[in-house]
Amino acid sequence: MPGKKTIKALDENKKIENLSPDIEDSTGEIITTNTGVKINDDHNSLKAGDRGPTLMEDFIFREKITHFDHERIPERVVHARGSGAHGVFRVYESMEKYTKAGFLTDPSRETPVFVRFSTVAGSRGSTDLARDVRGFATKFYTDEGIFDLVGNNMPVFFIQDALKFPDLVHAVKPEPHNEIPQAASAHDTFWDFISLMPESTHMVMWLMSDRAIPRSFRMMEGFGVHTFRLVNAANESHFVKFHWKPLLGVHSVAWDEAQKISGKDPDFHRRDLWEAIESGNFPEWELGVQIVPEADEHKFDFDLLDATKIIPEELVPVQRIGKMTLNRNPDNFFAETEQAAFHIGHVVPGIDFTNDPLLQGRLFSYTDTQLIRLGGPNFQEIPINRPINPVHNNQRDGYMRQTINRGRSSYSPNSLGGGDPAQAKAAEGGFTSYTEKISAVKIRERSRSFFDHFSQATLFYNSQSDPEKQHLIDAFRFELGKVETVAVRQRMVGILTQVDKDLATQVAHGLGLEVPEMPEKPINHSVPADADPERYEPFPPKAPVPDISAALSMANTVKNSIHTRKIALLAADGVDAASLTTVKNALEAAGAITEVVAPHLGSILAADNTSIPVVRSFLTAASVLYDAVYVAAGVSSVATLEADADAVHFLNEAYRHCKAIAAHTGALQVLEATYFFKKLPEDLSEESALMEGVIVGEDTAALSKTFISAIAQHRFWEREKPRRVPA
Ligand code: HDE
Repeated sequence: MPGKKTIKALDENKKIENLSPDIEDSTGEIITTNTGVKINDDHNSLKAGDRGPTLMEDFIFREKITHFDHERIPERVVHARGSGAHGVFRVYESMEKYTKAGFLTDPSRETPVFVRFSTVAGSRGSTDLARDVRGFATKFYTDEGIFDLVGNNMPVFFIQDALKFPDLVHAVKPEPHNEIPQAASAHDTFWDFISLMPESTHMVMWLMSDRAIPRSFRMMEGFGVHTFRLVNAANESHFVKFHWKPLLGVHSVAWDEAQKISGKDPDFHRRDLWEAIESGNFPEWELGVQIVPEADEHKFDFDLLDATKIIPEELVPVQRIGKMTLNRNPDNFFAETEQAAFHIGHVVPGIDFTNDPLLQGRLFSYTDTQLIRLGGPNFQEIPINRPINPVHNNQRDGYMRQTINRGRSSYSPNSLGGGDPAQAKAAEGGFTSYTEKISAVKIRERSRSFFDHFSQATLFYNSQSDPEKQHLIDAFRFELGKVETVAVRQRMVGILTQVDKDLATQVAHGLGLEVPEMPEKPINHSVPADADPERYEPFPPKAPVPDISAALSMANTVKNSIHTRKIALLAADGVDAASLTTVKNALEAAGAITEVVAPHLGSILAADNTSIPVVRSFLTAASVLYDAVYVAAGVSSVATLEADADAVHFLNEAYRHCKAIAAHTGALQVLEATYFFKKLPEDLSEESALMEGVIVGEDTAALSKTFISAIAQHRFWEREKPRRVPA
């Protein structure tokens, strides 16, 4: 029973126990003021006469309104829109060879986690389906303190030096004069900046790919992006890149679909995560690591400290070392998800930083931002942010202090407090920074090893399947097509010539632009005023090593299950109950979620007079909210659906978005009413059906089997071109 699992998680998770003293439940209780006085009338303010003015002395009114007036806090300056969940992490085998971090060395330990997924550019109330990077921030409440892995769903970043972050964010956010557009990078200031920053090229390839429009948070990879260090008990260090690999595979929606979901259900991802957890379908990821010995630091033709580069999995494989399961929704969005304060500087003994200049800058920014967002230095005491192990130090006071520190001494060294709290030796778990040898001059410069901005962009493009390449081209055409300044479009095409000539040509063609004959040398504007421009000239693209990396294409992800896929079952009054329920049962047995969608809510009356509950009407449902669609048989049901433009549109749109479609032979008429029907092969029951993802059959057992295999394919992208459906 899913509910039971949630309760089990509640009993066993140390963080949930840690939160419990702060959980308030009003069930069966009397309403009170904040001072605990029982309230007799919560509907009427105190007045001089029943038609008279409100009296100043009404402390109940004043308290309620004052609190309300102060309910809002600033939204996050980036990653404002997000959703969170609790869960647990467990390592498979001890990683003590590389790290002394307890949560990575003790397979018997279940470490509580809180994860927040987010978009980056949009405001708190913006759509989930914006084309954007997704944040993937994990707080591990380990026995040795909090470790935050504050990552994204893309393994690289736009910039190499944190000093450029405010510029990047100003460029992507709505334009300052009119605050347009919301949650979108398709506008002049973003592409103006990007086209002047060749170092962004690799990242914008990811951003223009389908990774930027995920099907679900549960179907996204996560990446720590920077190279970190693992440090073992002997103080030996290895470089490490962190990965999250979703067990459901990596899947995305179509861009047209994303735009429509943004209207039909802007909470699509938030709802999907919430519902999956509520129904006991707990999302799971494996933690992966790419480990590089210190001695190999300079072995690659890119710099490990450069956050615009990946380590291709062909060069260093990803070892899957543990599993995270999200098994509990928050009780209160604001208290938990909104107040969660992640910080890349929250590390535990066994994990340390590198000199990646982006990482180094983040170490400053995350505390600073919480000070303004959460209102002062005591944000670590907010229940969601406090560790599960005790905190003892000489930090004191400040706004909203919760801790009541006993004793006279709040300094060290002291004798009045017996010298406590005392320092811990490294062997007792005291954090010691890795003793990296540094011999350097103080200089405001970037290493030349950071200057190949294009090879990995090319590697990414070369590694995509044909449909993925087409989506990239379409995305560039869309985004640059929304840019009004032609010179910016042209400059961006110039940048793309450095990645792939065909990509640049196709994008230029869509924009009605000339493709520069020879790759133009992109101007790098992140150059100091009096620097030698030669020194800052981007390197010409190298041949990427390897030339293709399979892990970069979503076409190679796991496609072996329809677990938690949402399937619409179209029906109307007079449906043949057996043709509906046999397919419904088969889909549900394979782990899918089905919803009967009909012309009206309530229930429909089947031909055999049984009553079938309807989950959504065509008014409240849309094909974009489902992964696949099935049409049941039944003479009058089929006649109704065939004549219902919403039902026919539902199918056309599902076809356009390349989804699996199935119909009972008895419902063929409904398919015949669609735009795509006449283009389909004659025989849709066997192999050709699987090629096309459109299945028609009489034997519902066989039909269900083929349908399930088709849904597991996720999408039939080959259908997209030429465009056959105007939906
Ligand atoms: Fe962030 N980032 N970031 N970032 N970031 C924030 O911190 C910042 C970067 C990421 O769910 C802010 O609490 C700088 C890379 C996530 O609460 C802020 C730089 C990566 C989240 C901030 C970066 C991230 C944030 C805003 C350039 C992927 C949401 C609110 C050096 C590895 C965390 C906040 C959550 C949030 C600064 C770049 C991921 C302002 C200065 C690279 C997932 O502190």
